[in-house]
Amino acid sequence: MSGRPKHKSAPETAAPRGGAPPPATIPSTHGGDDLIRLLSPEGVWLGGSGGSPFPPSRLIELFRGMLRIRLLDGRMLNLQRQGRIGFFGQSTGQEAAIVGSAAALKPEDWVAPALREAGVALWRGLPIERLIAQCMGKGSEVSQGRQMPCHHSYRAANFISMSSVIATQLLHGVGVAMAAQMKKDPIVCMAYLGDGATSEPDFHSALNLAGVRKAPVVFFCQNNQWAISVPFAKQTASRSIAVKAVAYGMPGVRVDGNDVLAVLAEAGKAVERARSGGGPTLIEAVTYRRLGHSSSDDPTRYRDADEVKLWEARDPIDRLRKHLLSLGLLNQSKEEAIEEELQAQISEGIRVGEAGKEPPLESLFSDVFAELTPQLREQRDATLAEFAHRELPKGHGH
Ligand SMILES: Cc1ncc(C[n+]2csc(CCOP(=O)(O)OP(=O)(O)O)c2C)c(N)n1
Repeated sequence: MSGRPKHKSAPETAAPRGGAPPPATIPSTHGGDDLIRLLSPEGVWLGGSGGSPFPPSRLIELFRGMLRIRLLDGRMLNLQRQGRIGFFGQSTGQEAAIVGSAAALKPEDWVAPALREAGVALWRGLPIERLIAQCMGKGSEVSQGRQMPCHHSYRAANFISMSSVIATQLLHGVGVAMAAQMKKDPIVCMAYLGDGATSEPDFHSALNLAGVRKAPVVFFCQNNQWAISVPFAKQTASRSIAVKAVAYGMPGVRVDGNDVLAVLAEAGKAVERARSGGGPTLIEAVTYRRLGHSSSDDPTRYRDADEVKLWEARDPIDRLRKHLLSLGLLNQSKEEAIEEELQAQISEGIRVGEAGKEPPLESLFSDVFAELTPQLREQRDATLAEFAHRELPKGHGH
């Protein structure tokens, strides 16, 4: 984008500053502009005369969390293009939905993520070096190279391993919530999905079961308008995703997914409702996937550049930045200092993560059966014997 200052450590990762003025209202591309919003596109507080209830430290924390995702996206794409990771799923443009929803949870709550929620794991404390090691298939990371890159898990923060199979995580999330209900454990599970997942049978099964059982789960849909190359308009004949909640007897909320404060406020209400026995909520955060589906995708082949430009002008980080500027909580030098610190953290994460050892060969056979079957034992012994005197190819963990 033009008109933004150069960034010291990694110019390609910049969050846009300035640029074309956004439209006064923010119509979604589907379903009309009935979105809940607390910040105008210019960062003006819309939540009433009492002013923002969010303390300054919280606002800065949200800004840092969003910026970290944006910067990491740029760095990870670079690593992918350099051949240092095989695959990466970006979330540029969706940072407010990710951070706002994550910030509504308590540490003891659970997360059933979809593809774009690595930022939720980071918010919940996942060390960057572990995120990098996962993407590089290192033995230092729990999945030991046996998951696709970007399929993070983080037991310490109750962040379940991402399931590639679209929408299955919603049933896992309901299962977690029902287990908590039985144990009288006052936790909530946030189960994430994209718009594409609403076409899966598992979406409907999960919402139905959660509704009947009043399970303490929040379904958080990042409606980023695209499911790879399928636009949202071709995904459903419903007016919105939120409206689907009616069928399952739960509230459906449609929030501006590029307004981090509105997302946090709505997710917070849904989480507290679930925690206090009020049952599930379906939240639709209307946002936009600004880059490709993943590092393997070329979105210029199926969508209009003007649409992307429109959403670039609705940048979620820029909206909070303007709000912070208006409150006197941020200026250019403060932002540069935050960015420099985040870039240094990412660089260190890459250094440490990449230095991890490849997983041991035995890991091909571990962690599935408590005791290997005779056939697997035979295969393991043959494999270990085969490679006893040979170097494994570099990067075999991928
Ligand atoms: C059951 C199933 N069908 C198809 C795929 C291939 N696939 C991977 S991601 C994706 C699109 C998902 O779109 P959406 O749910 O909107 O999430 P987004 O990627 O936009 O965040 C598809 C079709 C899959 N992983 N699982």
